[in-house]
Amino acid sequence: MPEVVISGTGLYDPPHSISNEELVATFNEHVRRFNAAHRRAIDAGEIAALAASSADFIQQASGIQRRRVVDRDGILDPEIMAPRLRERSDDEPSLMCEMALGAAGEALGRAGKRPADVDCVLVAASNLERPYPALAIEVQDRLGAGGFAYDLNVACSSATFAIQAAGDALRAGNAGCALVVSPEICTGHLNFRDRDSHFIFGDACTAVVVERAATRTAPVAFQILGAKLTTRFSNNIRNNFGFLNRASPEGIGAPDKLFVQDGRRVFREVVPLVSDLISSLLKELGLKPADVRRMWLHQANLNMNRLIARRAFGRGPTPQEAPVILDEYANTSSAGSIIAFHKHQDGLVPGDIGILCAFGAGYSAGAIALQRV
Ligand code: CO8
Repeated sequence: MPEVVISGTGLYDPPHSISNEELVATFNEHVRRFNAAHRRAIDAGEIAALAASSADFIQQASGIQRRRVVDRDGILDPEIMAPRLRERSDDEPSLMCEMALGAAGEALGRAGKRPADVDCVLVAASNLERPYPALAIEVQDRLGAGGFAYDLNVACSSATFAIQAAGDALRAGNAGCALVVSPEICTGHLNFRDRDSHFIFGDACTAVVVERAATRTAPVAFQILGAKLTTRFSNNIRNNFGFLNRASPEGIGAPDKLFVQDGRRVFREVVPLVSDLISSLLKELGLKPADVRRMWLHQANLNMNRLIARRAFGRGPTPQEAPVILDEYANTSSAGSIIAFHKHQDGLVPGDIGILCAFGAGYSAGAIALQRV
């Protein structure tokens, strides 16, 4: 089997940022307006008053301080509380394609590859802005890549599943150089009026070049030593938006057509799932926790990551060993662990081993062991 490496990564940063305080100010203004408008029904006990959100709660419960977003004004307008994006014509690149091209340019540059070298494009993300034609085929076309392209979605784990799929295509001889892009516009399907989750997500796009070790020219690369994927069905993170909604018009616009989760249960159930996945990957590769120098984890919740890293390392990790980007980006779904990987490779020398690991809705989780070469 030919060896496969990650030879470049790239990041598209959306142009705007929103702090917890700004987000909470809008949420609380919405609460004030709602409670004032429904004062009589609230006083009569017919409906419950809405409760205010708090920036301190958000920081303590999640570790998030701010998030990058594709649109700020719509989200922060208490009458709108959603991103507002101009509808594009079919002749223009779609927004996700534009983000993908930005991240792909950087990843290809780092890998020392031209777009024409790419013969497999995978768009791996939680939500795609249209059902078809596949976003990946648009990216392939706009980029000038060859071969084949397809979209795949396993929520926050999408990029790790796609890196594994790309590696398999390379090992089987079906592709020579693959590009995995994860354009995530999480704010497009976040319910900014839901106190439990209005703070969770941000937007970003990442790109990863995967190729055979034999064709690598980049000075820095990471060999894929092995990967493990797992899925287990759960309704604890769910979004019922879909093409059958028009067949059930009574449900259109209901809160379940946006992101919904039982965060507590997710926390409780996903921590052991992911810790066990990492441990079994290490065992399969004949590695010990002490062999791991870095853990680039999915960026959903700081406390969750500390627990997972503690279980996997057998001790509390240093900030350098388990880098955090969710303070600045919030949860960017499948892009999160790749942003951590992209930004935090410093101090690693050839031979060092790291684990890239993402987890989320499904449940789904993917762990990839990487060795700096
Ligand atoms: N402000 C103030 N107080 C609040 C707020 C708020 N905004 N929200 C809740 N509270 C209160 C509650 O009312 C509760 O009060 P009380 O104790 O009086 O009842 C108290 O705070 C505690 O509430 P929770 O139990 O809900 O708080 P937690 O400590 O559990 O923290 C978290 C909530 C941060 C959501 C946490 O549970 C968490 O992060 N869990 C892990 C979730 C996770 O990792 N999910 C992965 C989702 S990402 C994914 O899979 C990708 C999906 C596809 C992408 C979708 C893009 C949109």
